[in-house]
Amino acid sequence: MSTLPKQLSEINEHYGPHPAFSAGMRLETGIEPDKVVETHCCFCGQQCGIKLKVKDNTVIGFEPWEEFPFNRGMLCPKGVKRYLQGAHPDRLLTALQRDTSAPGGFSPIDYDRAIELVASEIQRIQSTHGNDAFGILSGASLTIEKAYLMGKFARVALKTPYIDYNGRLCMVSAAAGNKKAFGIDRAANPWSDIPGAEVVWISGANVAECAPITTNYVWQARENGAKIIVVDPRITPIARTCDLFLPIKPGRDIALFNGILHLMIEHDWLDHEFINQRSVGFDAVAEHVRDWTPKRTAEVTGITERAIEQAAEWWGTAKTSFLLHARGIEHHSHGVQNVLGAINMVLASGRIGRPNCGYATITGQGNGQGGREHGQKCDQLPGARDISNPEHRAHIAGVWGIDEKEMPGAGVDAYELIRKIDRGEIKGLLSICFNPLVSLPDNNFVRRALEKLEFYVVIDFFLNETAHHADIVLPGSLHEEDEGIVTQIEGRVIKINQAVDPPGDARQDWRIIQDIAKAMGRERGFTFATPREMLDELRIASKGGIADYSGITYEKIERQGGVFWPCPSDDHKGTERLFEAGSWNPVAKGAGPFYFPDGRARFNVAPYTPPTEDVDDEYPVILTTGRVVSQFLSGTQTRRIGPLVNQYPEPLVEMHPQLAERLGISDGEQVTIESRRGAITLPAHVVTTIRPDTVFIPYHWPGNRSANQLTVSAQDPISKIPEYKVCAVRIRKSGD
Ligand SMILES: Nc1nc2c(c(=O)[nH]1)N[C@H]1C(S)=C(S)[C@@H](COP(=O)(O)OP(=O)(O)OC[C@H]3O[C@@H](n4cnc5c(=O)[nH]c(N)nc54)[C@H](O)[C@@H]3O)O[C@H]1N2
Ligand SMILES: Nc1nc2c(c(=O)[nH]1)N[C@H]1C(S)=C(S)[C@@H](COP(=O)(O)OP(=O)(O)OC[C@H]3O[C@@H](n4cnc5c(=O)[nH]c(N)nc54)[C@H](O)[C@@H]3O)O[C@H]1N2
Ligand code: SF4
Ligand SMILES: [Mo]
Repeated sequence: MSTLPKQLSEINEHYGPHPAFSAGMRLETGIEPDKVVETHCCFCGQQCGIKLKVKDNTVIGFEPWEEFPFNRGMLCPKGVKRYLQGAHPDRLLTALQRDTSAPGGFSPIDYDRAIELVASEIQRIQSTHGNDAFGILSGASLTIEKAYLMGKFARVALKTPYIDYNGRLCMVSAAAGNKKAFGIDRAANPWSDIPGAEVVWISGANVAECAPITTNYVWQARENGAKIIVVDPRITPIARTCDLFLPIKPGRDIALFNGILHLMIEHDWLDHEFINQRSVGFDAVAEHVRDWTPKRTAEVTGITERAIEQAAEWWGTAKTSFLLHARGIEHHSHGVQNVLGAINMVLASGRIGRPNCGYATITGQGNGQGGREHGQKCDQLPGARDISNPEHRAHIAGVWGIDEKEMPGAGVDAYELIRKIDRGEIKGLLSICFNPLVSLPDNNFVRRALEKLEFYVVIDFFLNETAHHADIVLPGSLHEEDEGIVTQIEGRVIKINQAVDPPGDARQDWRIIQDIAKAMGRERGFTFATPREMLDELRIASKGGIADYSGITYEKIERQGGVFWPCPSDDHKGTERLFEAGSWNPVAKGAGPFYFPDGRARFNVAPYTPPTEDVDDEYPVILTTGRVVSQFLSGTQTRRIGPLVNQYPEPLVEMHPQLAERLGISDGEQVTIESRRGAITLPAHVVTTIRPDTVFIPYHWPGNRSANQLTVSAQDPISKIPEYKVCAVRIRKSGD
């Protein structure tokens, strides 16, 4: 059975030609480069290998890096055009100080003077209102060395508990679910396990636009005869080529997972040996899903019973499989429950920890994986350690040379940090690699909060929209201006190599942070001369933790084409596939493959709850938000790259013809979308590829085109991820 869309031409017209394959494209500038540097793309979590061509300290183009095993030279449009951002006239070349009399609201200021001002303002705020009155927002596009430094800077130099990062908007539901079920938070398998899977299940991931190179792996599986199942409210490009498309109503995935498990139990499509010997908690979950009959599942999810049964049969009877999910199931006030539901389905099948039997969340930002492991999360210390655990604290305090009692405890999530600013509890903020005014939900609230800050300093290479609220802006470094490691989608640690020096007064982010520490008289522990020195300290700090990087060096990465963590010693090669018998595991110590003392995985009862803001008579349409292939996140970088702008110049609101007809709206017409928090006006894009009860808006634009004026600040109670994927709106023709 196939529920493929009929009007392929229409979908093609909407999405354009398939984005994934630009292999072999070369920029022929006609200029002979001074050097070619092997490094990685600065954008998404796949971290494709790329060679940058450099002439006169400028990146002038690229060549495919065909030997890098993950992408073998393939790139998506963003990777192809990324080199164009460095020479953009908006690039920050000096420090800036807010100056209401200057055009644009800022004047250049001497770098050293700017650092002095930042140091003295932090000290003023902390001595007047306490250390806790200063907060930090950091980012997962930073290298691991920088992410590590940010966590240390907050706890050691500023002595504040209040640091969190933009992965809070991205990876945390998956992280929390993985830790609950497996005791470790990393893709369980390398992507080389995808092509050998008999079934590939993709829930809430727009693979072809957001993880384009993964498309190639899924298609290889298809070539080998795999069945591809896609669950999404929209027929995304990957769904065009799937075998079974399940058009789920947003916010209902847990019901589907429970319904599938119900059928697996009913038909005994279970791996009893795995369930009995390698897991705990199955009986409670089996009891819970007893009520999730196909009929009830269909009613809640909006998917037909027949399609649910077909999906269960394919999943239940496969010998090998790979389940992938992304933000579509994670950006919910029950995002962790959705993830647990997906994992229950995997555990019941027993298909994990073996070749061609895999499970993973698709990571988001460039260092979405590594950026969530080494201490820039509010409750975490390096090595994925817990800031509330006395042993973990003692280990890290020892590495940092401080008294454990001096180390602050857990802070709060990024959105709560904004609420603390609004309540006047936090009066000063440093943000780096984060554009919260565009990326946080209900951003009219965020703007009001930012305006209350006594002092705000931003480190970025462009003046992003949030930075317009800053008092001081410090010119940081682009990806190609620094070196360091990141961990990509598979758990493979790779090395970013420096291609050019930062221009003007701009400098590497870690130098800026250390300059601030020095100006505050707190330079002890912040005198690293190179990223390599930071990595050396991180290796010791992470040793013995679950995210153990102690055996990872730049040389080993180069020699092996990357190192999969955990890698607990110099002579350890790294751990490509997790949960294999006999693999290194400091928690289970031989008891079993999972990261709990008994070595067993956990089933978790995952109850269904509707979205926080469901539709009603007043706001009758579901709004879901996400991405398009040519733009990246809040768009600071990709909105400055001409060819990418041309590909999708402005946000459109996707709606089904039935909804458009009911509202009297035609394609291209301006429509106003209104939620309880705000309203925006955008052109309608009428497509048959979306559920009639749902509209979709990409969120990459600021100001009056920002989808986050509409979204709700509801959060998952465990992970604190915002519910970007569901809120209630009403729509009318603009001017009506
Ligand atoms: N081009 C591009 N690529 C990117 C990025 C980018 O900005 N642009 N960002 C990177 C980052 S940080 C991230 S996090 C990833 C995100 O990658 P994805 O998670 O794949 O992207 P999204 O567009 O956020 O959402 C994915 C899909 O979820 C669907 N969806 C919405 N609601 C639901 C629901 O309730 N259930 C289900 N099953 N599906 C739902 C949407 O229709 C959408 O197709 O992409 C990374 N790659
Ligand atoms: N409505 C809606 N909102 C969403 C989402 C959604 O699906 N829907 N997705 C959410 C997700 S998954 C994510 S990840 C967030 C992302 O949201 P943000 O993290 O706020 O978005 P970015 O565009 O990555 O902002 C990063 C800023 O860091 C800068 N930057 C990048 N690299 C570096 C660096 O190496 N050094 C320095 N100093 N600066 C750097 C960029 O110039 C940019 O200004 O958005 C979230 N917001
Ligand atoms: S954006 Fe992602 S898929 Fe595209 S080239 Fe960069 S790393 Fe690869
Ligand atoms: Mo993300």
